Amino acid sequence: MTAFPKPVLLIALLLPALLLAAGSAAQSKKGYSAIDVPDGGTIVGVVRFDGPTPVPRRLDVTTREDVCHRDPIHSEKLVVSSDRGVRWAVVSIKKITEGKPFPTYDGREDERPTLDQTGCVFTPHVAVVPKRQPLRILNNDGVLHNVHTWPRKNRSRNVAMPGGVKEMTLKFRRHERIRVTCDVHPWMEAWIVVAEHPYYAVSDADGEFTLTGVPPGTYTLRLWHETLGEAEQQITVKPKTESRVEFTLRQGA
Ligand SMILES: [Cu+2]
Repeated sequence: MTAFPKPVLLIALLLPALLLAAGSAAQSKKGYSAIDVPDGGTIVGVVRFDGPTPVPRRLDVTTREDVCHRDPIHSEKLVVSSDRGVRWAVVSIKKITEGKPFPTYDGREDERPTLDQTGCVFTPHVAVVPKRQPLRILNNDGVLHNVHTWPRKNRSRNVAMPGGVKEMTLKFRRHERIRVTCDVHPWMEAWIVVAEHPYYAVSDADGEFTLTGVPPGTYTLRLWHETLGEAEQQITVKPKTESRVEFTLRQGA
């Protein structure tokens, strides 16, 4: 009978596991590393809508009891200013591997990324949170809400927040966009963007956004808007200089 010497057999059996370990080490190297960015530049941009300014749809608020939706609630799926600025667009640098660290919130807990439930609306409509860091979820309404997430890569969560529960936190391990709903109030909807690096911005009511501390270089900026879709644009960032960019989006493009 021929047999492999025992050490060889052991290595042969272990080989797939060793290769797997090496593979995942290589993969984690592809992630994001924080470095000093002493000569970082700034990207200042605006997102504009090409078309007649849409009127936000008034949402159908169907529950009867609520103290929290006395005022009309309007959809935030497409919010355009009088100057055609598009709100709630998420702009990020694609595939950046190193740059400034994520902000720390030690001692500034109130400034942490937050998703509030107030007036039976999730606020903000789009919240960005670094992966593996806490997202504060608040309930300022004093009525029952539940935070129901619809992830593809993270664990799905469905957490009740009775009126007496004012605050909780959620963490997300993987980078993705996650839709959030409330099963009590079907019109409530928001997005959590789990960021793998700190170069994410959400456009404001004027459609404007800013990314600071960007290492000089040429990048692809990636834009996502829940109604208007995705867009990309190249940009070159120079040391300690402001670079301007404009996105123009149209419906059904
Ligand atoms: Cu609710």
